Amino acid sequence: MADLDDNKPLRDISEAFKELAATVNAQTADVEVAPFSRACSLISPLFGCLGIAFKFAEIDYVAKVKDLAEASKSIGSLQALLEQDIAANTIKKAGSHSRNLLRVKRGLDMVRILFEQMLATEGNSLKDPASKAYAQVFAPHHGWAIRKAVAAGMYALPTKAQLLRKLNEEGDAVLFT
Ligand code: 1PZ
Repeated sequence: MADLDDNKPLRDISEAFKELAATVNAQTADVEVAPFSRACSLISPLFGCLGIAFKFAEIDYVAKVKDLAEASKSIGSLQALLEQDIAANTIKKAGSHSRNLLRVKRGLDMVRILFEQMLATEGNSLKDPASKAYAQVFAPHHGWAIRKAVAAGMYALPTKAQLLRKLNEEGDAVLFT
């Protein structure tokens, strides 16, 4: 299990995405690939807190964020990244930056909806909030075998309180139960 020491990964995530949101809302500059991929990489520690069942999701997500970080060395903005793949007709090509960006964006939606559902759902179980988030975000895009594996993994999730303790958010656990 991940040892997060005194880190507060949720705060780090929140700060990074607030900065990105400010850029998006200002509408004066394009979103750069580098800060975007850096913010996305802050999600990775969450997987270690969800148990071994989500190891496959972690490997897939981390590889795709790494690809975006690589892309940031030669491509400035997310807009330019998409335009490049549109011009080359590689939007849907396996492993293309655009396709990876879409998968990573779904990962972000998954995290957002998971925490919204954690706040909206009573009790200490993570299974219902996680199942709802997965059903909304990934299930429509995953085949039968992956959906079954994820459904099985849901039984091995920690409780809400355990998750928040691992994320060093113990004091706020009461908000979620
Ligand atoms: C709390 C519960 C968390 C549940 C997380 C469920 C995540 C779904 C697990 C999916 C297993 C990943 C298996 C690989 C899927 C790939 O086929 C696809 C397509 O990739 P491509 O063909 O383009 O290479 N990949 C994805 O759909 C991206 C999966 C990323 C998972 C990120 C989840 C983030 C959740 C974080 C929760 C803290």
